[in-house]
Amino acid sequence: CNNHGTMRTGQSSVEIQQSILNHLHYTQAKPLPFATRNDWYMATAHSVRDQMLHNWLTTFDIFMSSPREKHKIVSYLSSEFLMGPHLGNNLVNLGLSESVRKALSALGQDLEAILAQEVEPGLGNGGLGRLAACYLESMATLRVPAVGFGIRYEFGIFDQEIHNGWQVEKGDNWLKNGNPWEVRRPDIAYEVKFGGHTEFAHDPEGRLAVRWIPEKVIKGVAYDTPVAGYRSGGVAVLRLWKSEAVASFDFQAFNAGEYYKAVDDKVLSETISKVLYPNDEPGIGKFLRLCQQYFFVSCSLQDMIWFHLSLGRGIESFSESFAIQINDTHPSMGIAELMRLLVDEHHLEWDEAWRITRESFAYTNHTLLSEALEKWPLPLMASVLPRIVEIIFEINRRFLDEVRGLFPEDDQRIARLSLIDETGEKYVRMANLACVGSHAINGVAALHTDLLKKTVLHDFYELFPEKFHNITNGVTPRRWLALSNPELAKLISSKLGEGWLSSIETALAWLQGAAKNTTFQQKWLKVKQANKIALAKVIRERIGIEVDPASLFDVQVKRIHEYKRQHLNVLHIITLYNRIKRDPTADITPRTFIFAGKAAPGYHMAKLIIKLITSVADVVNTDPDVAGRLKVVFFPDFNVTNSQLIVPAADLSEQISVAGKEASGTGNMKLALNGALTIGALDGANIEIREEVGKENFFLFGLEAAEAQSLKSGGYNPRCWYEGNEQLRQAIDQIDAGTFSNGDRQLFRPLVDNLLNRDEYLVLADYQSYIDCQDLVSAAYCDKKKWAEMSILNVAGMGKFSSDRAIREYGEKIWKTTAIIDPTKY
Ligand code: 26Q
Repeated sequence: CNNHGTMRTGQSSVEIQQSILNHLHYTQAKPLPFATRNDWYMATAHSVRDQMLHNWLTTFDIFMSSPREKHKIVSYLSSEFLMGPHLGNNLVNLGLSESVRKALSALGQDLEAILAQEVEPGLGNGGLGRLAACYLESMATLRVPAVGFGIRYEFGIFDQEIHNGWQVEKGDNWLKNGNPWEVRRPDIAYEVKFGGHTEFAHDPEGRLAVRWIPEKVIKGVAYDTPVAGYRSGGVAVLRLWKSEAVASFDFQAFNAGEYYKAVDDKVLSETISKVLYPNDEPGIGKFLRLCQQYFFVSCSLQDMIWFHLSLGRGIESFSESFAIQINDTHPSMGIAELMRLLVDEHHLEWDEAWRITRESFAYTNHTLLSEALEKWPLPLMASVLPRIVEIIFEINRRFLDEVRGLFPEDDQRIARLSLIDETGEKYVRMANLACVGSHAINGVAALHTDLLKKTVLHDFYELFPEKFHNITNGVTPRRWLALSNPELAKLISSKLGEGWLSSIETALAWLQGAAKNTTFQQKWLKVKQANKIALAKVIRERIGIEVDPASLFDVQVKRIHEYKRQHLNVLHIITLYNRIKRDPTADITPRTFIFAGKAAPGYHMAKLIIKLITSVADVVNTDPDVAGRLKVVFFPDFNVTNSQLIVPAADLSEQISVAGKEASGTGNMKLALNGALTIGALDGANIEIREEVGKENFFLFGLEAAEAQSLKSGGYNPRCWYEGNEQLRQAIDQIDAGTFSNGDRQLFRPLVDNLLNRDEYLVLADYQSYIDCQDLVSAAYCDKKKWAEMSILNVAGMGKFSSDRAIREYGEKIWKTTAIIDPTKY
């Protein structure tokens, strides 16, 4: 239904063409001859946005007129949303790709060029932020009423350039050409307090209550971006908060002639949402990061309460309106903030407020690295958020009283469970707050959840076993197959018919029947080949390296981290190189090694690993003995856009983190979904991927988590492994001797020293197993027919890793929401 005329929502290519021209005229205000490619992009985006806004308002209408018990909204709180470019995805999900392509072509424009115009919103670091984006899309697809709450960073993750082999960070000014997807809502704004002190005071009704007298108040303004579901009419909302000065001008200061102070104040207020922290683990307590986290959870909770009350409901039933999922501990201050809002501002008793808070919150953990558990220096938090710290103390006092009742005399356990770390300098432990204040806690892959229960969250598991769940991560097959790999999607449709993208969990398995079919295999390989040619072209244009599309494309794309072991991959490259140098006629399966990923700007070892990759590339790529059989490419600026180009071209997916460290991984899923075979250790979701695709279709190497653990606790000495393995020794000696650094022996010294003396992630212990497994890969790749069969079986086994499945599980196990908006039912 559309009672606003078809001017903006007509879906034929003629109507779309008209709408684009209208936006060029009335939105971009450009005469045709002066329209730039960006104008065309903006006009197209606005036309598509019109369609979405219509669906959005319809979704809202249906929600409002549905029965009250269905009025539960999922509120996904995340400090990061790595959405990727919107236009292409929205076209796929709305089913408009072909009509828009036709409309543009009639206007003399090429859809691909228009798509390339979009600067992606890089409001996340990696896996955690991208997961939030996949989940919003699945919630829209499944018509679960959902809002993603986060921060509208003015600068997202930095752009990465490679200069002389080193990473150089460039500011990401993603808003410079305007953002057609967001709607600013100046009427939806909340105040957030910082600093100052608290005191007891009588409220207007004469009750004694705590009053927080802040030093500073900042305003958060909502910016909404609709997220279209796949052919479902459903729309989820991404609501991001921008920080602003409460009054854009402090008139008192102005009148007093303190013009600059007034402007200064505005600058400070706007700093909060200025920039995303580019680290994917917490560093030393940064004041601004703390402000960011509190800022966005406070705005989000005030907004939820406002909406709940505006439905005419009493505050005591808040948890019937919202299921609040926190994406790691970054939004965990929301637990204390909801308590503050309920007790201080809505005058509830503590116990009732606590019941509501626990019923509302659920916590997803994303890490097994205990050093990556978030904690904040108590003095910092007390000065920035005095009232929040009081509430955390009160939560802790009551909680520890209960624990003492259960485990009298067990002081060590009490010290471990406490929300305050008092072993040295005092810290607030955010994971402890999240566990105590939530009704559900989940890990993101089976092994991860298992290890959470046994290690990092063991004490909480003993206390609240019923709270723990596993929900293995998933990715959306719309962006990660239909959009990024349209030819493969078409080929799959030729077997499965249309509609499989809505029921991928069961549909893909039907591909098993085609795995041995020679004609299908040939078509399958042809699609992969075309994707590889397309990537080779971009590599040539952007990096100037010529790669052979017939070689095996061996891909490791993810954040650069020691635990992910990009350097193990490099040791394999050097080993192959040495085989060639020993015998230039050696029979080597030609390979192109493709790396991509950003290093946190302050993580020196990760930056050195990038330099190692590019240095090895320089030597290997130009050595005449290699004769082009090995090529090493560091593809700069890994982001969603580049990932959509690289993933469909991969033959081999490198998932080689040491067992027990990668919580799940989601790149592993995207690559397998695009027909890459995985080489991996038994870590994170790799284990479940291997189960689903069949162990004969997965290249397994390395220690298991328990073995890794016992090797380390038995006093691991990496130097023994180095001394006992000639090829390994040679490779490390070469790095040390400057073979890849023009004789510079200092450059890689920190890396070599670390491997020989510490090797926390067991690179040397897993080396031989990895090399042997890679030799099997090389051999397998020579049998094209067999490889095609394995590739097909990998895709056939990926149904489980759809984010639709994950969202269904969250709905059933945690949110208990029956709220599925079904336009056919109302
Ligand atoms: C915290 C405090 C201060 C500054 C930064 C941070 C911070 C920011 C980002 C801490 C962690 C992150 C990101 C973590 C992340 O991406 N984890 C990954 O999550 C994926 C989705 O569940 C998993 O697949 C990966 O295994 C996990 O590493």
